[in-house]
Amino acid sequence: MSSTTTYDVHAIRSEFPILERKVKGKPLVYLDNAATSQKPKQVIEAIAHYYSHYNANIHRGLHTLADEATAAFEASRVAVQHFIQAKHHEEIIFTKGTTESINLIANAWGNTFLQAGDEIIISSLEHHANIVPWQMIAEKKGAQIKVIPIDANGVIDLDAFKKLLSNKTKMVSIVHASNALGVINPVNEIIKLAHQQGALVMIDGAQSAVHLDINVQELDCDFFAFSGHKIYGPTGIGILYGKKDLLESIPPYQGGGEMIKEVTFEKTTYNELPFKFEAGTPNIADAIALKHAIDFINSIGKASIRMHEETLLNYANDQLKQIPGLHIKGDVENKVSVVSFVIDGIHPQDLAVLLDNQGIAVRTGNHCAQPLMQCLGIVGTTRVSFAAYNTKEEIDILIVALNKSIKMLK
Ligand code: C6P
Repeated sequence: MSSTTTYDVHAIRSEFPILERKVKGKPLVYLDNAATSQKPKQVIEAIAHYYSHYNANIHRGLHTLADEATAAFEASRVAVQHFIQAKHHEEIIFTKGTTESINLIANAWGNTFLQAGDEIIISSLEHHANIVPWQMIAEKKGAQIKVIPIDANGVIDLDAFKKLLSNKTKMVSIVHASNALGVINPVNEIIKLAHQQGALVMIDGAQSAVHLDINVQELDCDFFAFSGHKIYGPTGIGILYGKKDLLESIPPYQGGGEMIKEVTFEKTTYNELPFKFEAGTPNIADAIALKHAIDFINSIGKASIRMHEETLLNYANDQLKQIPGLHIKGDVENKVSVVSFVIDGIHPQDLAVLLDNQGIAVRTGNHCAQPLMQCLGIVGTTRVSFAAYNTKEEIDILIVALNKSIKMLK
């Protein structure tokens, strides 16, 4: 579907079998897409087709099934390359997800290149996956973590960032779009400033890859991480992008099969990219299915999906703001389709239970961003997040259910 044709949300919904189910006797209203998106038929069928027709290990066998599986696996790598507009397919490393991608760089790069006294800059908006791996390696190497502050809306303080940067800064690892608030960070500027100081930049794209056009060459980021399951793909598969020369300079993360060129008991030489970072049998089925998720997105067009999601976001914002005592956190223009809010006198967990009773799935709590919640002075929020298949009617159902729940809880 091109952006000029009408957006047929009902046709899109029909691609997602799960959207037909009921929860607690009510039609499912799935508004927890930032946690994981639902999967279209073509992704589900790609997994079944692989196991039913050409299940084999890859890059090793000299038989038809192995050839077919290898070709499909490598075709998926190329699809990911185009999805984020990387220069070389070898720059695409398959991992388990964003978490593993960040851990890979924190460990493999950090162990080799970090020294005592070096600094790593992150922001107050980070998910734990972009905090803890850096803390672990910093502790091991005697490096320091510096944190960019934010304002009450979750907007990064760029002046403070400029002041934190110094010749001690070796890595800036920053979330592209906050999972807890939806706020999009000014990554272009952050990358430029960091590079002027000679620091590398890792972008946590877990929440941006599905919503924004990603061009890693234009961004000029050094590393970019995202998860398949948040872009309509399967769980257990994710991506680490890295600039080729940098990945070549970093030693392997794990040892085993596939990542080697030659092994003797005395010495091992390592395989070339991307295999150097893909030790052992990878998650073949889910890597293959990831291409089908990308094909699904491309068949509608990211721009069309974004426009649809923005309409939903604006509508939800307007409707939610009419509820007395409800406060939106991260209420800014530049955000992905996530609305996070608190309601005076109501604990988010209580609200989630009542919404679930009405068939509505939202996420509540700290969203794996405890330091952010501390910065905002709250225990957590209720988070509603939209995908290509959500509708205005679902927002209406949410608003009715919210009003009903608030009455019950007050
Ligand atoms: N956020 C959420 O509900 P994994 O678990 O490796 O696929 O992704 C981790 C991760 C890293 N960074 C950001 C910005 C994220 O949003 C996530 C996952 C989910 O918000 C689950 S906690």
